[in-house]
Amino acid sequence: MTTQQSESAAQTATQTAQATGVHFPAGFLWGASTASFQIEGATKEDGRGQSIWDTFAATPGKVFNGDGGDPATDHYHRYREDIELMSSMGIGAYRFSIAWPRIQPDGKGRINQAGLDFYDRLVDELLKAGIEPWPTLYHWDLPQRLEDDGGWPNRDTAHRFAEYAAVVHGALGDRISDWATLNEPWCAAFLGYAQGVHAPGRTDPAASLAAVHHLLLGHGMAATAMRDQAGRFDRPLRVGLVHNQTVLRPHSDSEADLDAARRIDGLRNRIFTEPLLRGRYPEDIRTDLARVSDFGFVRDGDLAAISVPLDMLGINFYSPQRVAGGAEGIDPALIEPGEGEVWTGAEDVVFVDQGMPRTAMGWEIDATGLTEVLTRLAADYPGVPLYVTENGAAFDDEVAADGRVHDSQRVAYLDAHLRAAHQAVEEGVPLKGYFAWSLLDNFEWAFGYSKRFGLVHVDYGTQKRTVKDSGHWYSGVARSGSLPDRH
Ligand code: IFM
Repeated sequence: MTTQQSESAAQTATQTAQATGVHFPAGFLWGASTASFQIEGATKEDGRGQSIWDTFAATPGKVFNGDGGDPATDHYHRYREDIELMSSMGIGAYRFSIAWPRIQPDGKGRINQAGLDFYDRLVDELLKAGIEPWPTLYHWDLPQRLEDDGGWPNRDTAHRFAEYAAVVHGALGDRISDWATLNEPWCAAFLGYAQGVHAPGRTDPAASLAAVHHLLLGHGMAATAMRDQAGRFDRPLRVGLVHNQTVLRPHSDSEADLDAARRIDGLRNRIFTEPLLRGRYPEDIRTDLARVSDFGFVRDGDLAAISVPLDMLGINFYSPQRVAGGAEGIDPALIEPGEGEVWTGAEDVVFVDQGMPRTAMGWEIDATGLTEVLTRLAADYPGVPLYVTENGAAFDDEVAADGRVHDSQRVAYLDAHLRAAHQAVEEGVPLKGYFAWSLLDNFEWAFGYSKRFGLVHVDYGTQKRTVKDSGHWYSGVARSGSLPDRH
């Protein structure tokens, strides 16, 4: 589809959208998200160092099909084309991440100017297209050298992260106001250091808790380092963090199931939001985890350093989950395999099928969870501006004989979740924007290239981009700020 055709499809969607009652507030930001390792490719170019994901992907059996970071979607070379696409889709903001090993190949010390130059070009091109750059400083591609020194369980990594953040902000802060420090520290800590299904593939529960703390400390120290130098630039600086909060529903109102929901809520949500927004680790979580760790990694002053003001909290939401305190009395066919392993100190909790339709990731679809997440955060932590920084779904998309991708399931998913987000706005939640995950099909971590989340289809053989039906639909939404009527 040409740019003109894409625009005319978007206009049609815009006209339809005007008929509906679902209008987002003026100034609501419409964006799309990606992350460096998932799209850039060029892992060995222009002085980039090795990341833990290069190492992990090169380890046999860790990533589906032996897939790795090259060439991914070759965004490193095709970023102009991708920005043109976003522009043709009316996307107002682009959330991307900076690859730390491009900037500091060893994670410390020497700065690689060629790495900074890439993001410099990217940002200039975005601004030329009228698209707001929304960088995330850490979306999981830790320089391997820092992992060799102990990774996130090592306190020094937090200091190194703050230095790196200051370098990047120093180079791009004249053109960018909105920054996120971390993406989904839950995944980095627990999937990477406890379950081992993400890089660096360690299975050490105590280390995963130290990683949680040092990720949060790195966030706070980075935010402070950036604020300390913000006076250099003639623009406001807003620093936030992106967290994948979810809803944990008890399977029943039995004491055991209610307690399972409390425990997993602690490990998934409150272990991040409470130190960030209230400067404390909740006592119940510390008690639950006592046999794993004494939290001896928390030093005087750390919680104050972590709980510096948050200018925004980004929420990545995909699916709610149902939990039970044990398998007894539950049809074994309804128990989600393997889920319990992720949960340091709560391995006895079982995850239960909620009977909802599923995406190609096997994740259940229930958009009401998004309203719940947003209204709860707004109630628990009033005054923090919220953004949905990721939301989307993988389906087994194919390019049809007419050259298009008819991904009606993704349109339905996005429509339902945007209605749920709108509901939260109606209830007074300070939700300021929404970013679809993802702009492009890309490297879905341990699933390699087998899962497609994009609004834009990528043919990995030719790198041809095809805007999916969902991309045209989202374009109409972004241009009009309203949802089209359902058919
Ligand atoms: O692809 C990931 C992304 O990197 C982080 N959030 C969830 C997405 C889908 O799994």
